Amino acid sequence: MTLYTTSPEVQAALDAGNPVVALESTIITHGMPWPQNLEMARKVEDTIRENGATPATIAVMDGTLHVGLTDEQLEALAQAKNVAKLSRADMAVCMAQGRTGATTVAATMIAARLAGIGVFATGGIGGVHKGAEESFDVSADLQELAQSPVTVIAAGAKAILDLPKTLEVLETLGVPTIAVGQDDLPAFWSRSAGHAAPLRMDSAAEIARAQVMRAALGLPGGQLVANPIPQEAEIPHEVMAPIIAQATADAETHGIRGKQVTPYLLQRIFELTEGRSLTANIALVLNNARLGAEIARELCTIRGELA
Ligand code: PSU
Ligand code: MN
Repeated sequence: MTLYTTSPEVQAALDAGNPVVALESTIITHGMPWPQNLEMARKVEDTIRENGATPATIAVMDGTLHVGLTDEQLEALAQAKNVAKLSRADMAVCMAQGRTGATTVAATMIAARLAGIGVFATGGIGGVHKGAEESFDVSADLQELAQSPVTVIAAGAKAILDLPKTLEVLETLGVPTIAVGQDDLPAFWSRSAGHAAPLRMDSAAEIARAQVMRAALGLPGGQLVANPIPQEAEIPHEVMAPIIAQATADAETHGIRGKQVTPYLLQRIFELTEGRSLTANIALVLNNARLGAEIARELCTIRGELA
């Protein structure tokens, strides 16, 4: 039984010891509307190539776990209906049933670890939802960061989450949350929502070194790298706050629960901002892809020096 399939492009990069950056697919199927989702996915892959690394988009298609998709597969996934959203709990079931599913941050980290990929770029991670003291809605992404040795580059946690609670859980789990180039925790569409980040680093080389150091210390798990959205693409927190509050109230009114919460909120915020949230979302993902490629390159340099 082969557990997963690597695309020829990704296999060649791994064989040569060249930098590879993993990419998730839930952002394609559940995070953005067609056809912007496909455009975004292609641009992210190209950005990684332009920055000297190989992209490996991860998804389960007809029961096979793919590490690296062909352009045809990417397009099929972007258009597919009823794709499952896979986290740690559902991945094996989807594969056993021969079905198709998109990987969240947690599931993508699991696949990256299997394939020996240490760096993964995305938009935002899941976290502790507002009202979690009632709903218990805490994303499995946080647990995964504590277990799988992958550095995840995100634009911080979305402000649809309870950011202080998310930071607390990450700290409890022993996950370093590192803001890049600023003291505040980036808040996805906004560069800050007024919360200080626990850690700060200013270069890709430092971040790569910390990842190697963590492994050398025998610590499981990865790092959360919070890269602020570029200034020109940001939507200020004052603008986002009432929109997020409205979307959260709408989710409550419509009884949205569980896995549907994040996709519902993203879609509702897209409507309420008349598409502006999507433009910002795409800009921050591309920015994270650039940094991811840089960190993956630094990681290769360090590993080369150690070898
Ligand atoms: N951030 C986005 N778009 C997304 C997600 C995050 O901008 O689609 C997805 C990621 O795949 C993340 C998931 O892992 O939402 C978290 O879902 P949940 O809160 O149900 O764990
Ligand atoms: Mn959840």
